[in-house]
Amino acid sequence: MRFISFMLLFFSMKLHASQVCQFELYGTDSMRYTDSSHKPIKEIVVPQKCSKFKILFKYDKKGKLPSQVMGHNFILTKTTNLKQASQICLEAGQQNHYIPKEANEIIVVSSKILLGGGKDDAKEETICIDTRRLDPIENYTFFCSFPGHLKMMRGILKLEKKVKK
Ligand SMILES: [Cu+2]
Repeated sequence: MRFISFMLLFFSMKLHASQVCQFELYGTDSMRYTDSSHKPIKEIVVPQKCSKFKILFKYDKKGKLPSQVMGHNFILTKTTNLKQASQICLEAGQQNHYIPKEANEIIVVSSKILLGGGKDDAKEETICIDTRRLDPIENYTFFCSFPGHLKMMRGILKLEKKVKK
């Protein structure tokens, strides 16, 4: 509990986003990942101190398009496995939100549902990344596996480099 209040305090102090162990990521009607101010997001850096890192993934509040036509999810994989990961997700099909049900070696972590802007769609989901599973020398890519979205909706996720003192 103390830890949580400490985190809240941090947040209320409006320190730079890179100081907290979470990131608010939005998916939009224009097929993009953005931050809350609609700035495109191509990279997320995880601070060293975070053993867990949360992606607060939300559908843009102004978004109107339903998940059947503009669904978004969040898949994390090693960049070298991107093609294979995308293939596995597409094979999972729409009924599974383009997310494989079974755990596999290729996908590090993923959301569980497609978010959308339609009135029956889920609007947000939190994805928790166990950063101890990430190799600091690897490159990781996050992407949306909805058909056709990979090209527009992808970015790099990496661990913050150690600063030499
Ligand atoms: Cu998408």
